Amino acid sequence: MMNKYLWSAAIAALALAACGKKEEAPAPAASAPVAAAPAEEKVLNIYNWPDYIPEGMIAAFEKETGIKVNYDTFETNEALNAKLVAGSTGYDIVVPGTTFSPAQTEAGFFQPLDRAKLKNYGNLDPAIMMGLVKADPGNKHLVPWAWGFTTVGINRTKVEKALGKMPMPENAWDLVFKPEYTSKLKSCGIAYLDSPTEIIPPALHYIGKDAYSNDPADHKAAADMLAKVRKDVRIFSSTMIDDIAGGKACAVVGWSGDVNIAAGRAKENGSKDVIEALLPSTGALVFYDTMAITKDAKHPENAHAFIDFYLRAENGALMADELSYSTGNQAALAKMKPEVSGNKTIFVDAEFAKKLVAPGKFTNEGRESVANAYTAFKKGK
Ligand code: N2P
Repeated sequence: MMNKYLWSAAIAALALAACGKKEEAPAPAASAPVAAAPAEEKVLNIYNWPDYIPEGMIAAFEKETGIKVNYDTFETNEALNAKLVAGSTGYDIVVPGTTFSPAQTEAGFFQPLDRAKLKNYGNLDPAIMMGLVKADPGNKHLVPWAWGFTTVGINRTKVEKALGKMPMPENAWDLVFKPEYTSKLKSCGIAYLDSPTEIIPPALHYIGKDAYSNDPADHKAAADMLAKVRKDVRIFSSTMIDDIAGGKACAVVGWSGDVNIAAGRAKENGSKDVIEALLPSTGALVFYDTMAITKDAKHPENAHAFIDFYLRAENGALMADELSYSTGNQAALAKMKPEVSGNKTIFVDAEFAKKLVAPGKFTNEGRESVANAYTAFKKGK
């Protein structure tokens, strides 16, 4: 119990750090009368990340509501953003992360939520919602799906073997960013997420810069650091879970929950290797992924129904139990497995929470410069 309170306090502190100014109170629930809308066809189109929904959840929603769900996946925020920028996505619900959602919200890609249709909205953790105010003033458009952090994941068994006599570094980021280590670990496979905004921010943080700097000179410095380990990176991965679980990669820049999922998958496949998401001494980078309804969604009623369904405490608990990501659903905490709510790579403790790097805001020019730095790094060998 105790650790949950500590965790919540730490996350509240993180949220305030993210605001960088006096907090803005979330707007009260909308109470405007809703005009009777023509009945929607019983269809809902969702666009989410892979391996990010509990098994059977879509089927349960379809059974209960009679709404047929078309569920597609994207692998990077860049891919989702390109669709949103092009317009007419065909999707009703999308799940952007915090490196992009502030700009997307500002650009008007999402429609305001009708809180009167979200009776489970009160299950959300006020501390998390406060953190999201920076991305979405007044909490008008974004509802938490899950959150986690970008960190170093390892197959400890393989890494220790590849390092030989060399001890593990004090700072886990050295394993993927420092030539002394990468030159050894390339033999068992180093994998990076294949996305500029997943790799440049941790690289910036590693060299002591603001992880969300918009300064091209900083991006160049990050790319210069990365260039030194480029030849040791085997995979730019969009299938990280399988790469780790299947033994293609032993040290990765990846997402906390996906590394945990890989650990479970490897075990199921009979592997005895120890696979884990590390908590680096210099911290890791938090992301909040959120649901939003696109501005031209054809099925906004159904979208609200799904969001409300997902906001049930049981469903938030199922997500954390199965996917090992943290939830913004406070009511779900009491319903999840104790080994999940007590897992420090899912619900970090207060001490590590202090080291987490809060999400920042890239400008469009900043993001372009990040992408250029990343492309240059990836091309170089
Ligand atoms: C996919 C998880 C996505 C987390 N399994 C990063 N947004």
